[in-house]
Amino acid sequence: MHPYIEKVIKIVDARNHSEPTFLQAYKEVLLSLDSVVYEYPEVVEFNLLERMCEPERQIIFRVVWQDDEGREIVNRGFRTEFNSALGPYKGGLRFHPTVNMGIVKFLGFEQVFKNSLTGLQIGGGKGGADFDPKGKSDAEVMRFCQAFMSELFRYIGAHTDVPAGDIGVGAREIGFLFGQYKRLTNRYELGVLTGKSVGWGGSLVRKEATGYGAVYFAEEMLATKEDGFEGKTCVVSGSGNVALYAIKKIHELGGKVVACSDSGGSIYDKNGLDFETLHQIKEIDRKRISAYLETHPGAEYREGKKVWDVPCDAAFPCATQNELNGEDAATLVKNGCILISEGANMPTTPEGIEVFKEAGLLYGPGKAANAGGVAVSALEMQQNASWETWAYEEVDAKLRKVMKDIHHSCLHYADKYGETGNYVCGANIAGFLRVADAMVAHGLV
Ligand code: NDP
Ligand code: 2IT
Repeated sequence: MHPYIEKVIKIVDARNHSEPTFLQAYKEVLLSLDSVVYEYPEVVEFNLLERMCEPERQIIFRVVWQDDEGREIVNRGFRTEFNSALGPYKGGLRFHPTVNMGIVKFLGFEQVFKNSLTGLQIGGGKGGADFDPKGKSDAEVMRFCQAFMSELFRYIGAHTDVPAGDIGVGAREIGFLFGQYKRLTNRYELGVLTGKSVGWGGSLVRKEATGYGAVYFAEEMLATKEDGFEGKTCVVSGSGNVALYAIKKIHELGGKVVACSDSGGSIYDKNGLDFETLHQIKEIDRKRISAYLETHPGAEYREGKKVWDVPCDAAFPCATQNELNGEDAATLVKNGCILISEGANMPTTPEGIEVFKEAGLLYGPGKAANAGGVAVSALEMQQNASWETWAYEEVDAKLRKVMKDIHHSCLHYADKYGETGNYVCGANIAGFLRVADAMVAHGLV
């Protein structure tokens, strides 16, 4: 390993020792960059790696809101503005009880390289709160979102920092957040948030974009083996926004998804999951996936079980970080799985990635495979800037092209640096180089 990388790892480890997911994320990137550091002396000269591992700004704030019983509830809000070399900070907000600064920081770090890979003009950031939307009424969610925005509004803007959704934040929450931003600033500033509803400034295909993009990326990986989705059995973890639209697109392309999950368990339907039923249960009724059996009694609910033991040709982790470990990976390989495309951020543990690498699977890491969501967010910003609305087919075609280009960049850079077929290295190097160039151009900032 280049001595500069070793030195930076020591510093960054010491500085962030209490944030294990951040350590996991940054180390994967630095360990991919050995040949790049040897090739470009500027990386050492300008101390680019240490600079990239330190967020430009982090905000932590108290969020006080009232529940339906009139009690005052306290949550903690976060925003990490990680890197603005390529554009305004851009990245989602996550509302989940497990959210803390370390989680937001790992997500923000990943976002910097992912956003760079899209080739679009977006920097990286991430935010959220330890608020649990489960079981809350619409009115409670609204009051929480208003309280959250009452602090966040000072730091964001269409040219500054543009949040969107992530776990627990979808069109409903973005609507409440936008309403409060508009009230506080007296500005109808559409480009301040993405993932808006299509009736008032949102982009067509944004809702579907992450799931569709992960499947388009998989299609590109399969094409390198002159293969396609037709007849492939697939499993998808999660049943939220990303999972649902991954399922829909796999079915459209001729594959069959037989299992998906939530944090309570998984469902297995050997005939293939019915998208319309899942859509009704999750996106409209906001129920648990066990409700699937009410209309599909032939399916099986597997309480507390993940989807990775279900035999499949292709697997799509679309729930959360570190949901697929070394043992899960070994099970997938043993059962004949040939492809992994990550809709979630960092869903596979380092041990799991090693198993996939050893087995020579087509493995598409999240920062490449799930970049479709943020890419269409950037397209939403473009539409907002010009007060235009683009047709569904136009946005979908642009998404398709972004995913194809990212796939190409990953393979190109992997090959160039002696790691042919290694999408992890390719994604990290391609993402890094664009950010590095911009940082050097901007000087010491
Ligand atoms: P949603 O909130 O819509 O869905 C999340 C899904 O993951 C739910 O099924 C949820 O189950 C499950 N899940 C969440 N946390 C856990 C956990 N700790 N253990 C087990 N299951 C869990 O979120 P999204 O679909 O938007 O996000 C899913 C993943 O995709 C995340 O990693 C996110 O960062 C990533 N991502 C999202 C993008 C987007 O545009 N939305 C873009 C790129 C990546 P339950 O309901 O039981 O909690
Ligand atoms: O992880 C992600 O890329 C997202 N949650 C989407 C970010 C965005 O700004 O659309």
